[in-house]
Amino acid sequence: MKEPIEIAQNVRTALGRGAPVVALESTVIAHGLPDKTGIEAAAAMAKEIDSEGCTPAVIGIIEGKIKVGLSDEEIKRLAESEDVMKLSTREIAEAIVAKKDGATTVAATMSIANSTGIPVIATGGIGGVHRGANESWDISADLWELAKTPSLVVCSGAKSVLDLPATLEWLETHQVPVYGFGTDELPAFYSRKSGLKAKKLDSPKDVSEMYLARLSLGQRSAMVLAVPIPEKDEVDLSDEIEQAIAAAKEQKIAGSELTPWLLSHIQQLSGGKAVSANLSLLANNAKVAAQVAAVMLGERDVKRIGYR
Ligand code: PSU
Ligand code: MN
Repeated sequence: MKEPIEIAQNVRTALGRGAPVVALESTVIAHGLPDKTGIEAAAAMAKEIDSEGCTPAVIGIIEGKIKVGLSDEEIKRLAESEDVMKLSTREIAEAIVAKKDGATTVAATMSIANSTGIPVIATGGIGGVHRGANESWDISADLWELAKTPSLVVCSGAKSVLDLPATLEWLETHQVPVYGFGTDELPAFYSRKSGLKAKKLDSPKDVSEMYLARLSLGQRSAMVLAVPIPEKDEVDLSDEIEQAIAAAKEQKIAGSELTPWLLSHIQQLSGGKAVSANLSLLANNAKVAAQVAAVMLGERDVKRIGYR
C-alpha cells in the first residue's frame, strides 16, 4: 500500500524494536456497539493488550488519513460521530479521496496491518456468508481478505446471524484454516457452542508455531483463531437473532448496512445482554491475541520469514 500510513509514535517504536503489537479494527467501535460501549470496548481491549506487554494499535481513517494507533480522542470521535464511513478494503480509497472519517472492518484492518507489518489482529466476530446468500449473494468481503492476506485473526468465530456451515465451507475452499482455542468446537460469538467442528490448539505457543509454519511455507491466506466467550458471560440469544433476521428481511435491509443493523437490533431485543457479552469476548480476544503476539515476536522476527 503506497498511500502514506501515519503510525503512532508508540506503535512505531514497538515495531522498530521488533516488539509485539496487536492491531484492532474500528468498525466494531463505530458501528458495532452503542457509542459509549464502543469507547469502553476499545479501552478494555487496549488494557488487556498492555497488561500482556504488547502495544495495541487501533486502525482507522481520520479526515482521509490512514492511521495505525488511533488516539483516545480519535477513538471517541469515531464512536460518537454520525458521519463515519464503514470501510472494507475497497472503500479505503473513497475515504482518502473524500477526506472523510472511516472505521475499518476486519478486511480493511488486515490490509492496512499487513502493509504496516503487524500480523496479529483481534476482533469480536468476522463477517461471513449471510443466511440466504444463495439468493442475495451477501458474502462478507472479510472472507476475500482472509483468503489473500496472511494475518492471524483472533475472534470468537462468526455470529449466528450468519450461515455458519456455509462460512466454514467457504473458508475451507479458500484455504483459510480455523482453529479453536482450547476447544474442538467452533464458538458462535455470544455462545461457546455452534455444533460445528474446529481444529484445536491449546496454548499461545501452539498457535504461534502453527502460524509461523504457515508463513514459512509461503502460504498467503490468513489463519483464524476462534476463542470461546468466557463461560460466565455466555448468553443464549438465538431467539433474538432469529427475530432480528426476520425483521431485516421484512424491512429489506441489505448491503453493508445489514451487519450493523442486525447487531443493533439484537442489542435492543436482548436488553443489554448482547452488549455485555460482546464487551467480554472482545476483551478476552484481545488478551489471547496479545499472549500469542508476545510468544511469537519474542522468539522470531515474523517479517524476516515473509509476512509482508
Ligand atoms: N462482528 C461483530 N461486530 C462488528 C462486526 C462484526 O460482532 O462490528 C463488523 C466487523 O468490522 C466485520 C464487519 O469486519 O462487521 C463485517 O461486515 P460485513 O458483514 O458487512 O462484511
Ligand atoms: Mn455484506
